[in-house]
Amino acid sequence: MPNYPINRRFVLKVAAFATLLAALPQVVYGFFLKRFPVRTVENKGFSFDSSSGIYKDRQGREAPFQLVVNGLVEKPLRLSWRELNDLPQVEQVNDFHCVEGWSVPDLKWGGVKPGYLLAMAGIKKQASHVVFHALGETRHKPGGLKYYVECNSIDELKDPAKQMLLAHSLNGSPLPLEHGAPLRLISPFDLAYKSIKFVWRLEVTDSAVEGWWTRANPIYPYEAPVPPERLRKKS
Ligand SMILES: Nc1nc2c(c(=O)[nH]1)N[C@H]1C(S)=C(S)[C@@H](COP(=O)(O)O)O[C@H]1N2
Ligand SMILES: [Mo]
Repeated sequence: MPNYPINRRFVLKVAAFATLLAALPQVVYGFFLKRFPVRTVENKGFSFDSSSGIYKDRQGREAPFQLVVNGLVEKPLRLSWRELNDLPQVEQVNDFHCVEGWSVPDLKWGGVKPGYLLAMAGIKKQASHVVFHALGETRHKPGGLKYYVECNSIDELKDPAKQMLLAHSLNGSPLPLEHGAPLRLISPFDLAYKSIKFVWRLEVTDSAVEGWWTRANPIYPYEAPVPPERLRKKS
């Protein structure tokens, strides 16, 4: 059987190649995620389990996560993780731009439109803005503010062209904690500090509220459109 060793080597090579090929998506995903920096000002120690929808705080206390929509609304909402996942889901691909200079292209986000939640809750006449509140406690407390907040006008939250999304998945997988689980806002045409992570509450208000990031770093403005030269022209 003179051919046997060659055949065997060939088979082994094919098997090795097949293994490599099978592992490729994870390898690419890992490589890619390493290039998606994490920028978190909260103390570590809280966690979220996306299969059960259970949130655990730093002290180890567990509770089912609920998304709250309240403030100037006709019907305040308190949605379970299950109810949230049963709402109409949207997927979209956006680039991500941090004010500190880095960008990540083509992130695929999945989640719920904030405009849909506002319509469900019914906003009152005098309502103009939404303040997003984050879980977790920040290390630094600008003006005594202990957790991250951000604010957007209702007009932009409802504007389809702004592509606002309350995301709970990233590239087809549950949103990793470091990138903002359970939910984060994606405001793709604003610098990333407007894209608040760990969101648990939408508070509808009649005026704008300064966000955590700009209180802590007053050189940065409340309105934070991505500079046009950083936006990619998509054909
Ligand atoms: N709750 C919360 N949201 C946040 C932040 C944060 O520290 N906490 N950092 C902001 C900033 S400055 C950036 S660049 C992005 C970072 O998102 P990433 O960690 O998923 O890359 O989230 C923004 N939203
Ligand atoms: Mo940032």
